[in-house]
Amino acid sequence: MTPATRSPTLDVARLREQFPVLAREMKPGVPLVYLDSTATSQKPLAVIEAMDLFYRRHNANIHRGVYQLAEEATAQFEAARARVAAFIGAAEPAEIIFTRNTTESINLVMRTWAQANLAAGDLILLTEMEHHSNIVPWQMLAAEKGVQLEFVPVSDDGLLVLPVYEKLLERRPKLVAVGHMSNVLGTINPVAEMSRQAHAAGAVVLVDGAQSVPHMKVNVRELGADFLAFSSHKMCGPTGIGILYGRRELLEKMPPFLGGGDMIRRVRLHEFSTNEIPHKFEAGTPAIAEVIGLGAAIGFLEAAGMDAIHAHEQDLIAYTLDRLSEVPGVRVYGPAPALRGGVASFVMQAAHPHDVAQILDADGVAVRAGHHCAMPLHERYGLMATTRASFYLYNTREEVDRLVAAVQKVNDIFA
Ligand code: C6P
Repeated sequence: MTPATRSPTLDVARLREQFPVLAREMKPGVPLVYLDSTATSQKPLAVIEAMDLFYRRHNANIHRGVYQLAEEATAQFEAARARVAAFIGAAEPAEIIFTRNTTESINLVMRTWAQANLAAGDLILLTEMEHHSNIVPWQMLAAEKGVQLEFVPVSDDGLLVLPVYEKLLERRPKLVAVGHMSNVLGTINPVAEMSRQAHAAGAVVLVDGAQSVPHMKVNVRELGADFLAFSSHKMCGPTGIGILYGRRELLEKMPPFLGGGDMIRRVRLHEFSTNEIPHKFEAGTPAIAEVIGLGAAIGFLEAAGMDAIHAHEQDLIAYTLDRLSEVPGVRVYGPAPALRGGVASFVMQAAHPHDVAQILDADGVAVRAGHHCAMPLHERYGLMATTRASFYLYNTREEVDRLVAAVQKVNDIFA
Protein backbone atom coordinates (compact mmCIF):
# COMPACT_ATOMS: atom_id res chain seq x y z
CA MET A 1 0.00 0.00 0.00
CA THR A 2 1.32 3.45 -0.86
CA PRO A 3 0.54 5.85 1.95
CA ALA A 4 -1.85 8.44 0.63
CA THR A 5 -1.17 12.11 0.36
CA ARG A 6 -4.85 12.70 -0.36
CA SER A 7 -5.52 14.95 2.58
CA PRO A 8 -7.13 18.37 2.25
CA THR A 9 -4.58 19.87 4.60
CA LEU A 10 -1.52 17.70 5.33
CA ASP A 11 1.31 16.09 3.39
CA VAL A 12 0.65 12.77 5.08
CA ALA A 13 3.23 10.78 3.11
CA ARG A 14 5.98 13.07 4.36
CA LEU A 15 4.63 13.05 7.89
CA ARG A 16 4.54 9.26 7.94
CA GLU A 17 8.25 9.11 7.14
CA GLN A 18 8.82 10.73 10.52
CA PHE A 19 7.24 7.77 12.38
CA PRO A 20 9.55 4.73 12.16
CA VAL A 21 6.98 2.33 13.59
CA LEU A 22 4.56 3.05 10.74
CA ALA A 23 6.97 1.33 8.36
CA ARG A 24 6.48 -1.98 10.19
CA GLU A 25 4.95 -5.06 8.65
CA MET A 26 3.04 -7.10 11.20
CA LYS A 27 3.72 -10.17 9.09
CA PRO A 28 5.31 -10.41 5.63
CA GLY A 29 3.35 -8.24 3.21
CA VAL A 30 0.95 -6.94 5.90
CA PRO A 31 1.80 -3.35 6.87
CA LEU A 32 0.70 -2.00 10.21
CA VAL A 33 -2.46 0.11 10.14
CA TYR A 34 -2.33 1.88 13.49
CA LEU A 35 -5.82 3.03 14.45
CA ASP A 36 -5.44 3.36 18.22
CA SER A 37 -4.04 6.84 18.71
CA THR A 38 -6.78 7.62 21.21
CA ALA A 39 -5.07 5.11 23.53
CA THR A 40 -1.59 6.43 22.74
CA SER A 41 -0.05 8.09 19.72
CA GLN A 42 3.04 7.01 17.82
CA LYS A 43 6.24 9.02 18.23
CA PRO A 44 8.05 10.98 15.50
CA LEU A 45 11.82 11.04 15.06
CA ALA A 46 11.94 14.59 16.43
CA VAL A 47 10.78 13.28 19.82
CA ILE A 48 12.86 10.11 19.83
CA GLU A 49 15.97 12.10 18.84
CA ALA A 50 15.37 14.90 21.36
CA MET A 51 15.28 12.37 24.21
CA ASP A 52 18.27 10.49 22.81
CA LEU A 53 20.26 13.73 22.54
CA PHE A 54 19.36 14.72 26.07
CA TYR A 55 20.73 11.47 27.47
CA ARG A 56 23.82 11.57 25.24
CA ARG A 57 24.74 15.21 25.84
CA HIS A 58 22.87 16.98 28.64
CA ASN A 59 21.68 14.53 31.29
CA ALA A 60 21.74 15.93 34.85
CA ASN A 61 19.15 16.60 37.52
CA ILE A 62 17.34 19.95 37.29
CA HIS A 63 16.88 22.91 39.66
CA ARG A 64 19.77 21.66 41.81
CA GLY A 65 23.30 21.67 40.34
CA VAL A 66 25.23 24.86 39.67
CA TYR A 67 27.48 23.17 37.11
CA GLN A 68 27.01 23.71 33.37
CA LEU A 69 25.44 20.35 32.57
CA ALA A 70 22.76 20.81 35.23
CA GLU A 71 22.08 24.31 34.03
CA GLU A 72 21.63 23.02 30.47
CA ALA A 73 19.20 20.35 31.66
CA THR A 74 17.24 22.90 33.71
CA ALA A 75 17.12 25.36 30.81
CA GLN A 76 15.84 22.69 28.41
CA PHE A 77 13.24 21.47 30.90
CA GLU A 78 11.95 24.98 31.57
CA ALA A 79 11.99 25.83 27.85
CA ALA A 80 9.66 22.85 27.31
CA ARG A 81 7.36 24.19 30.03
CA ALA A 82 7.26 27.57 28.27
CA ARG A 83 6.47 25.78 25.02
CA VAL A 84 3.52 23.95 26.60
CA ALA A 85 2.25 27.25 28.05
CA ALA A 86 2.37 28.97 24.66
CA PHE A 87 0.79 25.94 22.94
CA ILE A 88 -2.39 26.18 25.03
CA GLY A 89 -2.39 29.97 25.46
CA ALA A 90 -1.61 29.99 29.21
CA ALA A 91 -0.73 33.41 30.60
CA GLU A 92 2.68 32.20 31.84
CA PRO A 93 4.79 29.03 32.17
CA ALA A 94 4.21 28.98 35.96
CA GLU A 95 0.63 27.90 35.23
CA ILE A 96 1.90 24.60 33.77
CA ILE A 97 2.42 21.74 36.23
CA PHE A 98 3.99 18.48 35.12
CA THR A 99 2.37 15.30 36.43
CA ARG A 100 2.50 11.71 35.17
CA ASN A 101 -0.62 11.75 33.01
CA THR A 102 -4.14 13.20 32.68
CA THR A 103 -5.31 10.89 35.43
CA GLU A 104 -2.79 12.27 37.90
CA SER A 105 -3.57 15.85 36.84
CA ILE A 106 -7.24 15.38 37.70
CA ASN A 107 -6.38 13.59 40.95
CA LEU A 108 -4.09 16.50 41.85
CA VAL A 109 -7.01 18.93 41.55
CA MET A 110 -9.16 16.60 43.63
CA ARG A 111 -6.53 16.17 46.38
CA THR A 112 -5.63 19.87 46.59
CA TRP A 113 -8.17 22.38 45.28
CA ALA A 114 -11.24 20.24 45.94
CA GLN A 115 -10.09 18.98 49.36
CA ALA A 116 -9.46 22.56 50.42
CA ASN A 117 -12.51 24.20 48.90
CA LEU A 118 -15.40 21.71 48.93
CA ALA A 119 -17.51 20.55 51.86
CA ALA A 120 -20.27 18.01 52.47
CA GLY A 121 -23.31 18.76 50.35
CA ASP A 122 -21.40 20.76 47.70
CA LEU A 123 -22.26 19.76 44.15
CA ILE A 124 -19.89 18.64 41.38
CA LEU A 125 -21.26 18.39 37.84
CA LEU A 126 -19.84 15.76 35.51
CA THR A 127 -21.18 14.21 32.31
CA GLU A 128 -22.18 10.69 31.38
CA MET A 129 -19.49 10.59 28.70
CA GLU A 130 -16.51 11.09 31.03
CA HIS A 131 -13.52 8.78 31.09
CA HIS A 132 -13.09 6.97 34.42
CA SER A 133 -10.23 9.39 35.19
CA ASN A 134 -12.79 12.17 35.45
CA ILE A 135 -15.32 10.14 37.44
CA VAL A 136 -13.51 7.96 39.97
CA PRO A 137 -11.51 10.75 41.71
CA TRP A 138 -14.78 12.61 42.31
CA GLN A 139 -16.45 9.43 43.59
CA MET A 140 -13.53 9.08 46.01
CA LEU A 141 -14.06 12.65 47.16
CA ALA A 142 -17.80 12.02 47.52
CA ALA A 143 -17.05 9.02 49.76
CA GLU A 144 -14.52 10.98 51.83
CA LYS A 145 -16.28 14.32 52.13
CA GLY A 146 -19.93 13.83 51.26
CA VAL A 147 -19.88 16.04 48.16
CA GLN A 148 -22.65 15.28 45.67
CA LEU A 149 -22.21 14.26 42.05
CA GLU A 150 -24.66 14.91 39.22
CA PHE A 151 -24.22 13.89 35.60
CA VAL A 152 -25.27 15.72 32.44
CA PRO A 153 -26.94 13.05 30.30
CA VAL A 154 -25.92 12.10 26.76
CA SER A 155 -28.47 11.92 23.93
CA ASP A 156 -28.97 8.93 21.64
CA ASP A 157 -26.84 10.66 18.99
CA GLY A 158 -23.95 11.20 21.38
CA LEU A 159 -24.39 14.84 22.41
CA LEU A 160 -24.66 16.37 25.87
CA VAL A 161 -28.24 17.27 26.76
CA LEU A 162 -27.52 20.94 27.40
CA PRO A 163 -30.96 22.00 28.72
CA VAL A 164 -30.39 19.53 31.59
CA TYR A 165 -26.93 21.04 32.15
CA GLU A 166 -28.48 24.51 32.38
CA LYS A 167 -31.06 23.23 34.86
CA LEU A 168 -28.35 21.59 37.00
CA LEU A 169 -26.40 24.87 37.05
CA GLU A 170 -29.34 26.41 38.92
CA ARG A 171 -28.21 24.26 41.87
CA ARG A 172 -24.97 26.29 41.86
CA PRO A 173 -22.33 23.55 41.63
CA LYS A 174 -18.88 24.33 42.98
CA LEU A 175 -17.14 22.48 40.15
CA VAL A 176 -17.99 21.55 36.57
CA ALA A 177 -15.58 18.85 35.33
CA VAL A 178 -16.12 18.03 31.66
CA GLY A 179 -14.30 16.23 28.88
CA HIS A 180 -13.58 18.37 25.82
CA MET A 181 -13.68 15.42 23.44
CA SER A 182 -15.07 11.95 24.14
CA ASN A 183 -12.63 9.06 23.71
CA VAL A 184 -15.53 6.81 22.67
CA LEU A 185 -18.00 8.93 20.70
CA GLY A 186 -15.53 11.51 19.43
CA THR A 187 -18.03 14.21 20.44
CA ILE A 188 -16.47 17.65 20.80
CA ASN A 189 -18.37 19.33 23.60
CA PRO A 190 -19.17 23.08 23.48
CA VAL A 191 -16.87 23.71 26.43
CA ALA A 192 -16.35 27.46 25.88
CA GLU A 193 -20.10 28.09 26.20
CA MET A 194 -20.42 25.58 29.05
CA SER A 195 -17.58 27.31 30.95
CA ARG A 196 -19.19 30.71 30.50
CA GLN A 197 -22.44 29.37 31.94
CA ALA A 198 -20.62 27.55 34.75
CA HIS A 199 -18.73 30.70 35.76
CA ALA A 200 -21.96 32.68 35.75
CA ALA A 201 -23.30 30.08 38.21
CA GLY A 202 -20.20 30.49 40.39
CA ALA A 203 -18.47 27.20 39.51
CA VAL A 204 -14.82 26.45 38.81
CA VAL A 205 -14.29 24.61 35.50
CA LEU A 206 -11.97 21.66 34.97
CA VAL A 207 -11.59 20.47 31.39
CA ASP A 208 -10.30 17.00 30.56
CA GLY A 209 -8.37 17.80 27.39
CA ALA A 210 -6.77 14.35 26.97
CA GLN A 211 -8.42 13.90 23.57
CA SER A 212 -8.77 17.49 22.39
CA VAL A 213 -5.35 19.05 23.01
CA PRO A 214 -3.55 16.52 20.75
CA HIS A 215 -5.99 16.96 17.87
CA MET A 216 -7.17 20.58 17.63
CA LYS A 217 -6.21 24.10 18.62
CA VAL A 218 -7.03 24.54 22.30
CA ASN A 219 -6.62 27.89 24.01
CA VAL A 220 -7.33 27.83 27.73
CA ARG A 221 -8.43 31.42 27.84
CA GLU A 222 -10.84 31.06 24.92
CA LEU A 223 -12.08 27.84 26.50
CA GLY A 224 -12.56 29.52 29.89
CA ALA A 225 -10.89 26.56 31.64
CA ASP A 226 -9.69 27.14 35.19
CA PHE A 227 -7.95 23.78 35.01
CA LEU A 228 -7.01 21.78 31.91
CA ALA A 229 -5.60 18.23 32.13
CA PHE A 230 -3.90 16.35 29.28
CA SER A 231 -1.24 13.72 28.51
CA SER A 232 1.98 13.95 26.51
CA HIS A 233 1.73 10.38 25.20
CA LYS A 234 -1.44 11.10 23.25
CA MET A 235 0.13 14.05 21.41
CA CYS A 236 3.23 12.43 19.87
CA GLY A 237 5.20 12.86 23.10
CA PRO A 238 6.56 10.20 25.46
CA THR A 239 4.66 8.38 28.18
CA GLY A 240 5.17 9.34 31.83
CA ILE A 241 4.30 13.02 31.48
CA GLY A 242 0.97 14.68 32.08
CA ILE A 243 0.11 18.33 32.20
CA LEU A 244 -2.12 20.28 34.50
CA TYR A 245 -2.81 23.87 33.54
CA GLY A 246 -4.24 25.95 36.36
CA ARG A 247 -4.99 29.65 36.65
CA ARG A 248 -2.31 31.32 38.82
CA GLU A 249 -4.87 32.73 41.25
CA LEU A 250 -6.21 29.22 41.99
CA LEU A 251 -2.82 27.47 42.05
CA GLU A 252 -1.37 29.96 44.51
CA LYS A 253 -4.12 29.32 47.05
CA MET A 254 -4.03 25.53 46.70
CA PRO A 255 -2.20 23.37 49.23
CA PRO A 256 0.64 21.21 47.83
CA PHE A 257 -0.01 17.74 46.43
CA LEU A 258 2.97 15.50 47.29
CA GLY A 259 5.65 16.42 49.82
CA GLY A 260 9.41 16.19 49.25
CA GLY A 261 12.25 17.81 47.36
CA ASP A 262 11.77 20.82 45.05
CA MET A 263 8.26 21.67 46.31
CA ILE A 264 9.60 23.44 49.42
CA ARG A 265 11.08 26.84 50.11
CA ARG A 266 12.38 25.95 53.57
CA VAL A 267 12.23 22.88 55.81
CA ARG A 268 12.72 22.72 59.58
CA LEU A 269 12.40 19.58 61.65
CA HIS A 270 8.74 20.16 62.38
CA GLU A 271 7.55 22.38 59.53
CA PHE A 272 8.04 23.46 55.96
CA SER A 273 7.04 26.32 53.71
CA THR A 274 6.14 25.76 50.06
CA ASN A 275 7.98 26.82 46.91
CA GLU A 276 6.41 29.07 44.28
CA ILE A 277 4.14 27.67 41.57
CA PRO A 278 4.61 25.50 39.58
CA HIS A 279 7.33 23.89 41.74
CA LYS A 280 4.98 23.69 44.73
CA PHE A 281 3.20 20.86 42.89
CA GLU A 282 6.26 19.05 41.52
CA ALA A 283 7.82 17.07 44.35
CA GLY A 284 10.88 14.97 43.58
CA THR A 285 12.87 14.49 40.39
CA PRO A 286 10.54 14.69 37.40
CA ALA A 287 10.68 12.80 34.09
CA ILE A 288 13.21 15.23 32.63
CA ALA A 289 13.95 13.64 29.25
CA GLU A 290 10.23 13.07 28.76
CA VAL A 291 9.39 16.74 29.32
CA ILE A 292 12.06 17.64 26.76
CA GLY A 293 10.51 15.06 24.41
CA LEU A 294 7.12 16.67 24.94
CA GLY A 295 8.61 20.02 23.95
CA ALA A 296 9.82 18.44 20.71
CA ALA A 297 6.37 16.89 20.14
CA ILE A 298 4.75 20.30 20.41
CA GLY A 299 7.23 21.69 17.88
CA PHE A 300 6.30 18.83 15.54
CA LEU A 301 2.54 19.38 15.94
CA GLU A 302 2.88 23.13 15.50
CA ALA A 303 4.84 22.63 12.29
CA ALA A 304 2.03 20.43 10.93
CA GLY A 305 -0.56 22.96 12.20
CA MET A 306 -3.30 22.12 14.70
CA ASP A 307 -6.09 23.38 12.41
CA ALA A 308 -4.71 21.28 9.56
CA ILE A 309 -4.54 18.20 11.82
CA HIS A 310 -8.14 18.70 12.92
CA ALA A 311 -9.36 19.19 9.33
CA HIS A 312 -7.48 16.05 8.21
CA GLU A 313 -9.07 13.97 10.98
CA GLN A 314 -12.52 15.33 10.18
CA ASP A 315 -12.01 14.28 6.58
CA LEU A 316 -10.97 10.79 7.75
CA ILE A 317 -13.90 10.37 10.13
CA ALA A 318 -16.44 11.56 7.52
CA TYR A 319 -14.95 9.05 5.05
CA THR A 320 -14.96 6.29 7.69
CA LEU A 321 -18.60 6.82 8.68
CA ASP A 322 -19.56 6.85 5.05
CA ARG A 323 -17.64 3.66 4.22
CA LEU A 324 -18.75 1.78 7.35
CA SER A 325 -22.39 2.60 6.54
CA GLU A 326 -21.96 0.35 3.45
CA VAL A 327 -21.20 -2.67 5.64
CA PRO A 328 -24.30 -4.57 6.78
CA GLY A 329 -24.74 -5.07 10.52
CA VAL A 330 -22.38 -2.29 11.66
CA ARG A 331 -23.55 0.40 14.05
CA VAL A 332 -21.28 3.36 14.78
CA TYR A 333 -21.96 5.50 17.85
CA GLY A 334 -21.57 9.24 18.19
CA PRO A 335 -22.62 12.39 16.33
CA ALA A 336 -22.20 13.65 12.75
CA PRO A 337 -18.62 14.23 11.51
CA ALA A 338 -18.82 18.02 11.91
CA LEU A 339 -19.41 17.62 15.66
CA ARG A 340 -16.69 15.09 16.36
CA GLY A 341 -13.02 14.24 16.11
CA GLY A 342 -11.38 11.17 14.60
CA VAL A 343 -12.89 8.40 16.72
CA ALA A 344 -15.30 5.70 15.50
CA SER A 345 -16.62 3.23 18.07
CA PHE A 346 -18.85 0.55 16.62
CA VAL A 347 -20.54 -2.76 17.22
CA MET A 348 -21.29 -5.53 14.71
CA GLN A 349 -24.27 -7.85 14.68
CA ALA A 350 -21.99 -10.68 13.52
CA ALA A 351 -19.42 -10.76 16.31
CA HIS A 352 -18.34 -9.54 19.75
CA PRO A 353 -16.16 -6.37 19.75
CA HIS A 354 -13.12 -8.31 21.00
CA ASP A 355 -13.48 -10.91 18.23
CA VAL A 356 -13.80 -8.10 15.68
CA ALA A 357 -10.58 -6.53 16.98
CA GLN A 358 -8.79 -9.88 16.73
CA ILE A 359 -9.88 -10.46 13.16
CA LEU A 360 -8.76 -6.92 12.27
CA ASP A 361 -5.43 -7.58 13.96
CA ALA A 362 -4.86 -10.59 11.71
CA ASP A 363 -4.89 -8.07 8.83
CA GLY A 364 -2.50 -5.72 10.60
CA VAL A 365 -5.25 -3.30 11.67
CA ALA A 366 -4.68 -2.24 15.29
CA VAL A 367 -7.87 -1.08 17.03
CA ARG A 368 -9.01 -1.19 20.63
CA ALA A 369 -11.95 -3.22 21.93
CA GLY A 370 -13.62 -2.95 25.34
CA HIS A 371 -15.22 -0.20 27.36
CA HIS A 372 -12.31 2.22 26.80
CA CYS A 373 -12.42 3.29 30.47
CA ALA A 374 -15.91 4.69 29.94
CA MET A 375 -18.19 2.03 31.43
CA PRO A 376 -21.04 4.39 32.39
CA LEU A 377 -21.17 5.69 28.81
CA HIS A 378 -21.31 2.17 27.41
CA GLU A 379 -24.07 1.32 29.89
CA ARG A 380 -25.97 4.39 28.70
CA TYR A 381 -26.18 2.69 25.28
CA GLY A 382 -26.84 -0.75 26.76
CA LEU A 383 -23.38 -1.97 25.72
CA MET A 384 -20.61 -3.85 27.44
CA ALA A 385 -18.00 -3.03 24.82
CA THR A 386 -17.32 -1.49 21.42
CA THR A 387 -14.58 -1.80 18.82
CA ARG A 388 -12.87 1.55 18.35
CA ALA A 389 -10.83 2.92 15.45
CA SER A 390 -9.16 6.26 16.06
CA PHE A 391 -7.06 8.51 13.88
CA TYR A 392 -4.21 10.94 13.99
CA LEU A 393 -2.29 13.12 11.58
CA TYR A 394 -0.44 10.12 10.09
CA ASN A 395 -3.51 8.09 9.07
CA THR A 396 -4.82 7.89 5.52
CA ARG A 397 -8.00 7.10 3.60
CA GLU A 398 -6.23 3.98 2.29
CA GLU A 399 -5.91 2.81 5.88
CA VAL A 400 -9.63 3.41 6.36
CA ASP A 401 -10.18 1.22 3.30
CA ARG A 402 -8.06 -1.50 4.95
CA LEU A 403 -10.18 -1.15 8.11
CA VAL A 404 -13.42 -1.44 6.16
CA ALA A 405 -12.16 -4.45 4.19
CA ALA A 406 -11.26 -6.20 7.44
CA VAL A 407 -14.66 -5.33 8.94
CA GLN A 408 -16.31 -6.82 5.85
CA LYS A 409 -14.23 -9.93 6.39
CA VAL A 410 -15.79 -10.30 9.86
CA ASN A 411 -19.18 -10.57 8.18
CA ASP A 412 -17.81 -13.10 5.70
CA ILE A 413 -16.34 -15.24 8.49
CA PHE A 414 -19.48 -15.24 10.63
CA ALA A 415 -22.02 -15.38 7.76
N1 C6P B 1 -7.92 7.24 27.27
C1 C6P B 1 -8.18 5.45 25.68
O1 C6P B 1 -7.83 4.42 25.10
P1 C6P B 1 -4.07 8.87 30.90
O2 C6P B 1 -4.20 7.39 30.85
O3 C6P B 1 -4.03 9.37 32.32
O4 C6P B 1 -2.96 9.40 30.04
O5 C6P B 1 -5.38 9.46 30.23
C2 C6P B 1 -6.61 9.21 30.81
C3 C6P B 1 -7.72 9.75 29.96
C4 C6P B 1 -8.49 10.79 30.46
N2 C6P B 1 -9.47 11.33 29.71
C5 C6P B 1 -9.76 10.89 28.49
C6 C6P B 1 -10.85 11.55 27.71
C7 C6P B 1 -9.03 9.84 27.94
O6 C6P B 1 -9.32 9.40 26.73
C8 C6P B 1 -8.00 9.23 28.70
C9 C6P B 1 -7.22 8.06 28.17
C10 C6P B 1 -7.25 6.13 26.65
O7 C6P B 1 -9.28 5.97 25.46
C11 C6P B 1 -6.69 5.14 27.63
S1 C6P B 1 -7.93 4.46 28.68
